[in-house]
Amino acid sequence: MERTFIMIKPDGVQRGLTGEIVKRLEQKGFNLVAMKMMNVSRELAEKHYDVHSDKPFFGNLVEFITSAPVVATVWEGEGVVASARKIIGATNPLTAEPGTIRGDYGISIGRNLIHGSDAVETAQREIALWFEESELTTWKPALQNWIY
Ligand code: RTP
Ligand code: MG
Repeated sequence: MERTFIMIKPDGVQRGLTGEIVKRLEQKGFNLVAMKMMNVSRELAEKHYDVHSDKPFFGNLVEFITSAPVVATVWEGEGVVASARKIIGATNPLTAEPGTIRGDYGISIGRNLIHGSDAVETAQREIALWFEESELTTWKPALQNWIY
């Protein structure tokens, strides 16, 4: 089953949006399979965002992600990578559609609350970067699943 990596950034944690964000993904019907609150090392932040290492905002981005705790999560479900990106909304919260997380709660591109993997291959790389295999659970609802 497809999986994606979702990280609630320091601004999402500090604005008290962790529950709201988890709620939106749960109510869509995706399964939470791993979750941990953690401080991010510079090494991990630089690896996570290495595709942006030559961009002018890279330094500030790494500073920000390492500045305070984040909530790292893994979600599972059919089409979860692309669907979670839709639920999250466009990178710039000012142009993100209302109804998306960034569209509803953000203003600044540098404080856009949440990260979601942008492709299935990226998700696999990011999950392996942020989680040990033993931290990833596998489960199915015990009751009949009404969504799939
Ligand atoms: P993310 O990786 O965090 O999920 O965000 P994204 O895919 O929507 O956007 P991406 O292009 O991967 O950019 C990564 C993060 O860098 C910050 N950013 N700042 N012009 C800027 O100042 C700028 N552009 C991007 C954002 O915080 C973005 O989430
Ligand atoms: Mg990205």
